[in-house]
Formats: sequence, C-alpha cells, structure tokens
Amino acid sequence: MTTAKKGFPENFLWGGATAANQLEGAFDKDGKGLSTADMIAHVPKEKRTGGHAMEISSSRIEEILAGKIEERFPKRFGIDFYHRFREDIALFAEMGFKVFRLSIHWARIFPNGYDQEPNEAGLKFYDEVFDELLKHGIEPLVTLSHYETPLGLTQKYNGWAGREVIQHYVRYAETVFNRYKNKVKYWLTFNEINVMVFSPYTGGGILIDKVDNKLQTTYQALHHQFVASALVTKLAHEIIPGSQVGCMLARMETYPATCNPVDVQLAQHENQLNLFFTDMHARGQYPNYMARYFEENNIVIQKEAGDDEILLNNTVDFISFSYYMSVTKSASADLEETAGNLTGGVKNPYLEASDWGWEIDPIGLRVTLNNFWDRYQKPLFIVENGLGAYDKVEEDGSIHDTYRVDYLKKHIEQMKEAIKDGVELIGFTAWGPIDLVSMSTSEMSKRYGFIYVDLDDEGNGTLERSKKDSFDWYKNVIATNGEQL
Ligand code: BGP
Repeated sequence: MTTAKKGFPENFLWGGATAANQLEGAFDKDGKGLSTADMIAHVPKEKRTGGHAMEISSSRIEEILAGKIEERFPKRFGIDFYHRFREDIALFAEMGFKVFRLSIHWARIFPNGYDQEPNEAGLKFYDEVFDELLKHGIEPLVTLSHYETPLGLTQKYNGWAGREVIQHYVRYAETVFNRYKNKVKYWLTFNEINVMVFSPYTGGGILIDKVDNKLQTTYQALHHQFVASALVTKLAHEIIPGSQVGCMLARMETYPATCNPVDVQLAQHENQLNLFFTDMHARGQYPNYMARYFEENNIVIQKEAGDDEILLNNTVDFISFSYYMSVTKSASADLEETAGNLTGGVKNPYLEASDWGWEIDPIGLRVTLNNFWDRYQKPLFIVENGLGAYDKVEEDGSIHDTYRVDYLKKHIEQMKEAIKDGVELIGFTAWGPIDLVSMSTSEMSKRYGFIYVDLDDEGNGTLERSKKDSFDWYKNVIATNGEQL
C-alpha cells in the first residue's frame, strides 16, 4: 500500500477546453468544407424543450443548401478564433495554462471527408495554432472529432451509419498524426461518443429520417466508431512514440431517486448504458449486459472479421470525460422531471440547478472519479466541466462572476478529495475558458468563460475580449497548483 496523496501532483495539467465548431468561425475560408455543425441554426428559446435541439432532417439539409432558410447559423462564425488565436492563446498563457484542449475541424483538412488529398491551407492553420501554444509552453490536447463530421460523409454514406466512414476517418487521423507528430502528444478520438444515443446527427452525421430502425442504426454506427477509435489509437502509437490517446464520455453519474431496490436497479442499468462506452475503450470488448440489451431491443451488430481483435488489442491510454451534473432516475412516473446535458432525469431535492436545469453536484464528481478508477485503473482526465451562466457587464466593463468561481471551486475541491482517495487524475480543462457558441442552444448568452467575448445572440458585437473576475481566480488556482481555491 502506498501513502495517501495530499493534493494535486506536480505535473498536473490545468487548462481549458474548446471545440472548433463553437470557436473558430471562418466556416468557408481557405478551402474548408461544410460540416454537420455548420447546419445547426440558433434555436429560439420558445422552440426549445430544455435539452438539445440538434436533430435535423434530410429535407432541412436540402433547404439549407438551397439557401431557403433565413435563420442564423452561429457555429459558422464562432468567436473568430481563426483570426484571433494569437491574442486568445496569449490570454490562456497569462492564466498559466499547462494544456489547451481544441478540436481539429475535420472538414478543414478533408473538405468532403472522403477526398483523396488533404487541404494544405487547413493543415497550415493548425500548424500555426500548435506553434503558438508551444511557444507559450502550453501542451495541445486534440480532439479528432467533436460534433464536426464533414457534411459530404452525411450525403454520401449517411454519416457513421456507413462502415466506409471508418477508412476516411483513419486517413484523416493518419494525415494529422504525421503532420503534427512533433507537436501534439495528447489525442482524443471522439468527443462525448455517447451523444450518438441522444442525437445521431450530432454524434454521427446521421439523418434519422433515412433509416428504418433508429436503435439498430445508432448502435451499428457506434460499432464503426469503436473500431475506428481503436484503429487510430494503434496508428497514433505507431506514428507518434510516447503519444497518449484517450476516449471521451459525457459521464452521467446516475442516482436512484429512493432506496427502493427497483430504483436502485434502474439507476444501475442507466449507469451500465453510460459506462458501456468507456468499457468498450478501456476493456476492448462488448460487455455481457449489452448482449441482453441488444437482444431485447432487436439490435444485431454486424461485425467484420478482425473487429474483435482490433478492439481488444488497442485500448486507450487514459479515460477522459465531461462532467457537468449528475442524473437521478426513478421508476415512478410521479416525480417532477428536470433537463440536463444530453439527458435529464427527475429532480434531485438535494441539488440546485443552473439556469438551464443542469443539477450542480460537486460531490458527484468525487463519486464519478472513484467509480472510474475502481473500474479501470487507468489515468483519468476531466476534459470538460463548468457553469453556463448569463453574465452581466458593469458600466466600467467589469464582470463579477462569483457564481462561476463558486461552481469551479467546489468541483476542484472534490477533485482534490478524489486524489486523496487514491484516484489517478492527470488533468482538468474547464469548458469554454473563453466564451463561445453554446453547443445545445447555439447562443452566446450561455457563457462559460474566464474571458468575455463581446458578441450577443443575434451576432452583434465587437468580438473584443475582456477578463472576468474568474480570470484572476483561475490564474491563482493554477499558480498554487490547486492549493488556493
Ligand atoms: C458538452 C459538449 C461541448 C459543450 C458543453 C456545454 O456536451 O461536448 O461541446 O458545448 O457540453 O454544453 P452547452 O454549450 O450546450 O452548454
């Protein structure tokens, strides 16, 4: 037995996390093709049901491409990181970031997804971004696919429903591994891979009106992603010695609403359906509990010879996940429901919720970390956590976001507790260190940042950056390695 740890390890990776489609803008610049994210319009509040409104039909895609839709598409414009990344990275460096999580917009490299040759201008852009990060001593952590499937793959194969997409993804990964092998060591294969279950379009570029059986298609598409993920994990290890590849899950620690065993079993089942994704990546095989689920739902996974070996032989180096909230499930239909990130449950009377109904649960993060560690004994990386909130700009330009500091402080405290419990946690990237377009609502007013961006929901603003109170707070957290919160 080793002695108990006292706090964050010396080389702990503090930083922030983003996604290309919510940040970069320049959606049609320098040869970039359209991606699924470019088709997502701003959803006005009155049309929203609390969760994510990101499913799209094939007829809508046609209308958008024919220019018949007048709504705005904020993800096409982001916060113009494409032209301002030097200024933004300098601010991250000022906060002392050790790591910055970003995604490569796949359609910048292969505009249609299935092209034979990569787009040099796209490759050059990320060269410049990585160089800028490394100049400041910031390690890039790169997501290969963060809700940004090239639209060409949707049109040709109905996205990840088609097995052919594996080979295109592998070619894309091989291209960027070879190009950035001296610059990027940490890679994630798919952002929140479990999103497929909630929104097949977002997770896999799949137009659901084109399929007969949603569940069958969804889990088949996931099989393609698991194989693709294992193949590129292998490739990364071959091309970049010492590289570290992780999977990424939207973790929903699920509680039973009562101690009634019926609720307890229901919560266990929900946890299995969620942990299925990390089981696939960390253990490399389909778990027994899924065999029953597949049978009861008439799902048959079509595998090709060699798939099982590929999965088993290429498990990930670390587990990464987003954590915003916990979920509570009840077998009774009487309890009041609540929204959440991707999915909701019933209201937990012990927790408060954000303005979007996501229930704030710092202790749940300690529980999550311990459960992951017990299950896999692989290093853990929290690659998303934070509070989406409305910020008020004072007359003098200051922003007193005490609620954000309070949220993060409580979560970081629980991370420290988990480390003392013996969990191996290697890093923490707060979601949206600079305000960016919200994934679920495409709004700017749902803000996460330490850095404010002058841009509103209608797309008006100077795009100027300014520091919120949380900026100096986080800077001190990093400087003291989590000792002063
Ligand atoms: C996660 C996504 C991110 C991010 C975050 C916050 O599910 O990986 O892309 O946006 O949620 O969600 P939102 O922007 O909807 O508040």
